[in-house]
Amino acid sequence: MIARLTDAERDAALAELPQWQTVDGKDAIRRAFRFKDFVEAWGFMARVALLAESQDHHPEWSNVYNRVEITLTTHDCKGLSARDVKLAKAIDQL
Ligand code: HBI
Repeated sequence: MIARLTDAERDAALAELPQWQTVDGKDAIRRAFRFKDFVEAWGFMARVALLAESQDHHPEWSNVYNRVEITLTTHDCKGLSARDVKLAKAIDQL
């Protein structure tokens, strides 16, 4: 079973993910993306989907035309884990 991050681990991870925000009322992180148009947004989502599948860790997300919002949390431990940090860093590098 994957473990939730401790408070110290959470703080350290967030310091390395300045573009991600914490989420009110949920142990999760969120980042909003904006693209030129729907095709660009969808292409990004396709790449994130492949990353997610390769890591067996999947985002909660939404898309409205050129905007994509991604929330990362780990359902298996009902909170933020190292898996979210790993996926967030990989997404940041796309
Ligand atoms: N994705 N965000 C998220 N959280 C999980 O706990 C999770 C997942 N993808 C696959 C997965 N867990 C598997 O380990 C199984 O629980 C399906």
